[in-house]
Amino acid sequence: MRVDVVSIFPDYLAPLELSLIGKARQDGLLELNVHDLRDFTSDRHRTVDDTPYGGGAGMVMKPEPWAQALAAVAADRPSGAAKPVLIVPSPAGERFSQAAAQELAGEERLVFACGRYEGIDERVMEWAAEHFTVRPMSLGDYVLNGGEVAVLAMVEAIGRLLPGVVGNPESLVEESHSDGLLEYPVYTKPSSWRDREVPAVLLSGNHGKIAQWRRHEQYRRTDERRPDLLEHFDAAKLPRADRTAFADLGYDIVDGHLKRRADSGGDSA
Ligand code: 6GU
Repeated sequence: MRVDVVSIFPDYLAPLELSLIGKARQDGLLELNVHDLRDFTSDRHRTVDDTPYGGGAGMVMKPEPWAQALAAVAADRPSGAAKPVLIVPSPAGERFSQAAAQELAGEERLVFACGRYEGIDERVMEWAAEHFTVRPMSLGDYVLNGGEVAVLAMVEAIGRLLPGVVGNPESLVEESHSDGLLEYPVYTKPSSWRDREVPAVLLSGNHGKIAQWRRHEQYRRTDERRPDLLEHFDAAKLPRADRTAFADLGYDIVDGHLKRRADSGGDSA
């Protein structure tokens, strides 16, 4: 996969040289190019922003440097190749998720346009649609000062799904959100630590029991921390023990979907 990032703070992307993603780049699994937006300005002050039409606080990023930068990045597309996806990090974007990361990991080329200030002149998004599939994306419902930190998160989430990046692909299967649930708790040696014991089932050697315990811990934890995820959980084909586990957590199964019983408090212990 090839990734291009355009930013007025290219140094912000330096952590992508480290760890798993840095290794993936060295191994040629991921080509990552960072571009300075100011290199695509044509005035002496390398201006990238201006005041907003209609008034209001803050500054807006000018369209022309963005068009120059994005045209340069899009220029070397082989004939016949698909349009790259242009991801525009923004709290006003579509929510980024594990499913989005999976989908984007299948793309040949991604381009990230890091806005700063109050954002980029909207006409850039319309113009860019000729060269890119434009996708404004948000990490969540909070505001960052710019897209750079969001790009670090998104490139890591996407990059680790590329073939060969994570050494043991099985670790991608049993992790939070891969199956719509939160991950089960994990333990390592020593089995007794500061008077706290590792759950006995994990020392039992009974792999069926361990798998069931872990699944039930996923249910319990998801119910406690992210009950919203259980609204989408497919409970149609659960084994009896799992149905019992959900009943104990206060859920009925109606038409294959979990439904919290009216008499069971959402925040009960
Ligand atoms: Cl993707 N960008 C910015 N600037 N702020 C955010 C965000 C993205 N996601 C949440 N807040």
